[in-house]
Amino acid sequence: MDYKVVALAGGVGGAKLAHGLYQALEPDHLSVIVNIGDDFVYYGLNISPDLDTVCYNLAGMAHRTNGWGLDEDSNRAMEQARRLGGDDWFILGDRDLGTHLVRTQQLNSGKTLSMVTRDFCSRWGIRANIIPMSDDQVHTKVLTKQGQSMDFQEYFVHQKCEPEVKGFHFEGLKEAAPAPGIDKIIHDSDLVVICPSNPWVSINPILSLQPIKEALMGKPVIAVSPLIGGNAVKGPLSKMYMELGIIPSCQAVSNHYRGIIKGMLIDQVDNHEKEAIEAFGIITYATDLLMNNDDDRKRLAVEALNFGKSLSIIP
Ligand code: FO1
Repeated sequence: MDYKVVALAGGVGGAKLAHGLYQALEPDHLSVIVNIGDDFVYYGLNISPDLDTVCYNLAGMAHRTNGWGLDEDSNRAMEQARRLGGDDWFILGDRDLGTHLVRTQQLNSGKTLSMVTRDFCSRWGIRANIIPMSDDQVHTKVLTKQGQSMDFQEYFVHQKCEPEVKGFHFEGLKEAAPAPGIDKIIHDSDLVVICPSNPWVSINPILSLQPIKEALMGKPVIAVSPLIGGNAVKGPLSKMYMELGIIPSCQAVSNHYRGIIKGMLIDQVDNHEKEAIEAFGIITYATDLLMNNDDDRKRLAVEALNFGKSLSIIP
């Protein structure tokens, strides 16, 4: 089937659905545009957590319980760093460390992040097109109610999402351009799927790149809610909404994507929100959004694709 899909993703929920789409489609008919706002430098190494999480999941080598990092990895390098008084708040597994070593070396030799990612994907046997949102640097800053502007991983991992948030800033975004080819990939696609990722910190950095937002206009775009019954399966999304004075709900998520999406998949437990979301001109489809295993990922992806196709024929 010659049906081309672009997914926007960041974080573990996004990677799970991207993996489902990869199973459901011709593998080379899927492109995944990935958030880089979480990227940072640790021990002098360039870490791209969302890119690695998508790639490791598509290659079937992601850590089974964490969803990030590599399966059956060990932490001996980190244990040694700890013994020597080094940082260990962000755990790099031993084999995962190899990814960051080579990425850093390749970036330092002048390659772009999209070139490095393409090369890694071909070596890992990934046939989908995984693209960072930009080859320029964009850093998500979490603005806290204590008046701090905190690096994303400092907030997310080191401080365990405990600081109360009052907003977000994407440093470098104004100067950043979408990675080469993104415009054409979106243009040539039949459907765009916004994965069940955090709208504030995983999807907003991507959508805040004006050329990407413009390219999406007029395309059939659907989103999958990252909230089920007001709670995120993983991560601080629900807490963020509350701290920002918004009730965490599918309606709140749909409000983020208003004007961009035509349809939204919500969980059956949220079916009572159908009318409120449809009042925004967004058609809903209620199903089971939990992805506990590979079969769930594929089943949800197939449902999203069928829903997307049904919307594409509605003018
Ligand atoms: N998340 C954690 O909660 N603790 C960690 O020590 C950690 C290490 C880590 C290493 C490599 C990687 O690719 C991801 C890692 N993550 C860790 C996940 C990461 O912080 C999040 O997935 C995202 O940045 C949020 O989308």
